[in-house]
Amino acid sequence: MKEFYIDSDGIKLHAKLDRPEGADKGPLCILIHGFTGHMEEDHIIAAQKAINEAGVSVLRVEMYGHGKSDGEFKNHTLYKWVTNALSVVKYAKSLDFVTDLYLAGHSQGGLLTMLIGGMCPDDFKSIIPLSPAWMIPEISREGNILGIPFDPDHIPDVLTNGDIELSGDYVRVAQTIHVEDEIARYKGPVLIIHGDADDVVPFSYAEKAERLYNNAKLIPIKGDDHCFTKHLDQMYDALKTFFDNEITNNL
Ligand code: FER
Repeated sequence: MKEFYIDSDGIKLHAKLDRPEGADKGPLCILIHGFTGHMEEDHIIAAQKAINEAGVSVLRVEMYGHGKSDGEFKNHTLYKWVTNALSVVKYAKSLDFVTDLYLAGHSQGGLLTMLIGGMCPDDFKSIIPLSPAWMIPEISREGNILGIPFDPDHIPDVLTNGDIELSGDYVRVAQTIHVEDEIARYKGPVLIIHGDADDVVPFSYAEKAERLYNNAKLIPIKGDDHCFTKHLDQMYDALKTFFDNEITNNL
């Protein structure tokens, strides 16, 4: 494992690169955590291990205001995350060993994966949104996030539910994002993994994304929640099988 920072327009992003043993040139998957998340969460580690086990390198990166990266949590927005992710993609493309590039992300990182897929469709062999939180722009337009109701036409400067404090800019930005446009722009293969008992991001969003994408496959994890705490092994197996097939088909 190599630990380092990637520059994103002056913001330092904390990164870890895990390469399979004895790997020379080969594919790389970028892996991003969710809202309030970081790169050491159980489901992120499980995903990293599954992808490594299939012989694919993994670059975990923490976005603005999360983990050990620069920025305050309350000041993070999806535009900042998009800027960060574009920097990470550019960095990954500059690595000598990388052949094919993949992008995976959990929840808000899954939403980010869908946005970047649409923005950089030529850069990825596949994208892999995990429980993607792509309802965030919709609920921001409706005026209710994190269970906090607000007037979507008169956004307050601060949003808080007691535990979490966010700048109103978070929803100002989110309101402008139209995920369907980016879904339409990405014609390549998509693997979606989502627990069908997720009470944070409704499973129906995974089904809708599968329908809207040109070439998507949804693997439901029966009875599982947002972070796959009940059947982490099944999420692991789904990713390992997917990447095993990618490697085999490329030989
Ligand atoms: C919300 C529900 C879910 C929300 C964010 C999320 C900002 C994201 C969850 C995650 O990334 O795990 O209302 O509002």
